[in-house]
Amino acid sequence: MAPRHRSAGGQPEKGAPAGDGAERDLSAERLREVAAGFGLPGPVASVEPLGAGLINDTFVVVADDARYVLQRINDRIFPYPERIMDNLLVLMQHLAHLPVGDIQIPRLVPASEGSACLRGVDGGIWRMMTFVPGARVLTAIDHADQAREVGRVLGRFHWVLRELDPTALAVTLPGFHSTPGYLERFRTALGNAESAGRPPEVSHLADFIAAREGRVGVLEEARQDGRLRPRVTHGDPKLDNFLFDEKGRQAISLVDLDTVQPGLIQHDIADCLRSCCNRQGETARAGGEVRFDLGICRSLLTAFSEQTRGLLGPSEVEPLYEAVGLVPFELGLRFLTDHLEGDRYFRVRAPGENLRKAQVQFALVRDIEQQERSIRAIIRDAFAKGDIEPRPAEAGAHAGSAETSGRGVH
Ligand code: GN1
Ligand code: MG
Repeated sequence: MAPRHRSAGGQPEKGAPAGDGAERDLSAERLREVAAGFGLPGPVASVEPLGAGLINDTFVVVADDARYVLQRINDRIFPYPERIMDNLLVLMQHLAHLPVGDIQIPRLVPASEGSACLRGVDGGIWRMMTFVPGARVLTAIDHADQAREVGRVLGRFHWVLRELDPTALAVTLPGFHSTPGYLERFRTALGNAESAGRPPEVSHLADFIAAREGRVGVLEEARQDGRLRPRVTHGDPKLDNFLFDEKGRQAISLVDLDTVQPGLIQHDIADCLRSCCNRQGETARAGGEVRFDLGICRSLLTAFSEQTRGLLGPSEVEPLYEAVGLVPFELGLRFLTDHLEGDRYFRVRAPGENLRKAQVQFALVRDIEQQERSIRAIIRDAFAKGDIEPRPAEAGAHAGSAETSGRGVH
């Protein structure tokens, strides 16, 4: 497939064809037809929308009383969808020989013709994965044990993939975590908005961004000069992508493997924290104050560190605080840029949603900055502890004492 127009920041350029939304056919008839193209044990009984992903189209398919996840990869966002499939195959192969403990990683269901995926007449790539039964998604973390569970599963994921050479995986989204690239893209979008009369709320946010732009390159520079090494990353370890058991106690799966690619583990850890420690969620509940919850941060990082003992050297732990601030800053930039460009990248339910989401991320950045000393201390303690304590056994490593935080999760 020919790559579409791209920017350095991975988002499609303004003026790029709005192809994906305009061309795709998601009618019930078409969905059943696509689903029937995969090697299912019986006829397709139903196809229903699934989840709240912002990019791909996801459905749950029922066939012969079993459920499967059918997904159309958004080829306007992912310029090389076939690379996602290649990466999934490498990942599946690697995991097939390893004990993943009590974590279930969805498996690919090949198409009837034997290929890993199907290409629709509209050019989109469809693939089918196994469904994790008896699972639910948490809307927010309510208890420190849940934070430990998320940290345990993310740590487990990185631990089992530590020996997979990151160069065995293709880059599915070039520039995905290039904060300088996103800043550049924002400046262009802002310039265009200014010439059309800049809305006041954006002008306030532009000042917030300008005050922090000196720090956007810290991780990129560390990677370039060899202080940080590329590793296999999940790319999207937000709370929604951790499946819990029905009681919401034990995390049983980490899903959404589209962004698995070589990258920096610091981005994964920080992305997970920005999602889990903000109990108000990405859109923030009405009247709720956006805070970075220190109790969740401590529990999550401690469990991550226990699972990955010794994986991260001091030079990899050192930039973690910067990453914790950088990832929500970057996501805020991405939401704001998309707002200025007319909501072309992230799916929105109403105009203004991306602007609101940008404000939430920037509020989170502000709170992180105000709690810098505490967050640095938590990082130091979590990884120092990880160095001296033995790594828990393969399974059953989720039990842990509840952490407390003055104002958050107990
Ligand atoms: C997007 O599509 P979804 O919901 O899995 C985005 C992530 C963001 C996330 C914020 C490919 O993920 O980078 O962190 O929204 N994925 C891509 O919710 O851009
Ligand atoms: Mg995703």
